[in-house]
Amino acid sequence: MRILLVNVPHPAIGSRIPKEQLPPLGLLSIGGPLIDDGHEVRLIDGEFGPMPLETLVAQAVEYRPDAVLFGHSGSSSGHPVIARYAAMMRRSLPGSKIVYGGVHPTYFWREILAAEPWLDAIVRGEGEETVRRLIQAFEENAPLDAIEGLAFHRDGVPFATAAAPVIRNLDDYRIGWELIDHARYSYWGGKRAVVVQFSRGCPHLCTYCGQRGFWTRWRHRDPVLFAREIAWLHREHGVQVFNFADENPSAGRKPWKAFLEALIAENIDVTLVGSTRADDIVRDAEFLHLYKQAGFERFLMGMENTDEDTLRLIRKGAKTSTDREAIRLLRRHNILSMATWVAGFSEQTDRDLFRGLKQLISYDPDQIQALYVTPHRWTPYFREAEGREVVQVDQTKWDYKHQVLAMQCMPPWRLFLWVKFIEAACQLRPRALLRWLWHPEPKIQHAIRWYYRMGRRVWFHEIFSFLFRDHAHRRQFTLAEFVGQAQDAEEEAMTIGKRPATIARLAEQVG
Ligand code: B12
Ligand code: SF4
Repeated sequence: MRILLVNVPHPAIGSRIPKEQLPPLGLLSIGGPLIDDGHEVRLIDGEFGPMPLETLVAQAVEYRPDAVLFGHSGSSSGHPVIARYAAMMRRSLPGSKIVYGGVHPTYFWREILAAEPWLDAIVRGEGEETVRRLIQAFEENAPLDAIEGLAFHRDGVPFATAAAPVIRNLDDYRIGWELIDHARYSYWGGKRAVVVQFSRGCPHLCTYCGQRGFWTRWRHRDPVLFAREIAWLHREHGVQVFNFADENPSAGRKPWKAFLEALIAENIDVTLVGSTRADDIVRDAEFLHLYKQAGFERFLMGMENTDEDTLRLIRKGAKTSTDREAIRLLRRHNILSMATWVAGFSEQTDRDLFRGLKQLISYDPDQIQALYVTPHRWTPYFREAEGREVVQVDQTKWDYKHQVLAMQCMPPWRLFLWVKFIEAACQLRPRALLRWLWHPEPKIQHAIRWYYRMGRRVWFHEIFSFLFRDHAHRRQFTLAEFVGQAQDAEEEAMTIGKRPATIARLAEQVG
């Protein structure tokens, strides 16, 4: 079949401000297996430009695809854009199948199929195997009922088949790197870049996490094969920066160490950036030099809060002392730390926010990212928040960078001022500025300066948007009225074999 993968342009800061684009790994991950099945596959990446709707559709029509496949890593916040583009695609290509996949449609399939009755299928959970079966069924005109991990209209009503099993061996499927021109993609200040993924999922229990349940079980690729792929991308395609998509790549100490050693053995000079947990950094204190040697330049650590009570509420399973220690250890190895700090998990007063700021400064991270709590309906945290009022009704702004839930103690403008103040105070304190002025390692100096350049643009852009575009003040709905009822019973999107996964068992396995 002739298949078109479409990456739509997302209005979020992560897509628009950097003026650099990363390849859409989710779409490339389903593209690889489809090419291997003998299909003709093409990708249109609308993030460049960004590409206007009409241009994107015109290019699609010219290709005459049998199936058009939509997905976006902005997920929930990207959904309104996908809905618009897919509707136009349906009108322009009446004979093509239209398919949608990713995190948001995995959970919102009922609402999406009801609102967009012309969609041919939604792929729920990870897509590699399910999409192969789906396309084969389209080709053979076979019924979809027997394919696990789908949702579609059956007798005019939204219907889902059983959840698909998790992919046990991630190396069974390859990424369709040939779908992109590597020269177009960059990150980290103009360096050729890709997104890669060593592992999927996370064994921890944070109640607000929208990803853990989606991947259902923590799994990792073969450490040596994964290192080999990175080296191949570097040598064959000149890729310099590898942005890890993993939620928690270091969850398994042994495979993680094996990967670091395998990459060091490849003897290449690359930049690796990723996210992990502070307690893994502290756990690996004795071999953090391997992180550095492999190429890690920055870790984002989701600290989320500096208040022990809030950390307990969201079951982060972390301690503020560990967060502090992780930052210190990373600095000792010349690896930058980025701390994320989230406003609004629970009601906060000016005093709480001031205390948070003081504590963040005392952690002394190199970079901070201040975000707003953004509850996903399929997480346990949603139940905690479902009675709270919504102050942002534009779903494209449910992107962690806009306040969506009201706070009883302060109006949106005051929380906004606090968040901007916290960002500025952390990034402009003398110690941080001294590191901006001088750092012994040129690569790290480049990374620090790039982040400040980006931060400056984001900071002013957000102030402008808050004043003139965002309209964060309507309190018409509670969270449950706006988003729908809690869906935490369906949090795990896939199954482990025939049994539903239990997170406790996974934690034991990872050890
Ligand atoms: C790398 C990344 C980015 C990069 C994007 C680079 C790019 N071009 O993709 C950058 C830094 C630019 C970014 C920005 C943003 N991101 Co981001 N990002 C990620 C991250 C870490 C990895 C994405 C990824 O590649 N995953 C690996 C691939 C293999 O997984 P996948 O995309 O889900 O695809 C699989 C399935 O979902 C499915 N599938 C997906 N699409 C389709 C389509 C079809 C047709 C089918 C059949 C199947 C299918 O099959 C795939 C293979 O199994 C994720 C967290 C994560 N681990 O996924 C967050 C994440 C996707 N980002 C998120 C957010 C909110 C954003 C921003 C809105 C932030 C902001 N305010 O700017 C923006 C949006 C713009 C954008 N371009 O995405 C959230 C989305 C939350 C949600 N559930 O709605 C996530 C989940 C982070 C989180 N922990 O919550 N992001
Ligand atoms: S540690 Fe991160 S990825 Fe793991 S459950 Fe918590 S928030 Fe999710």
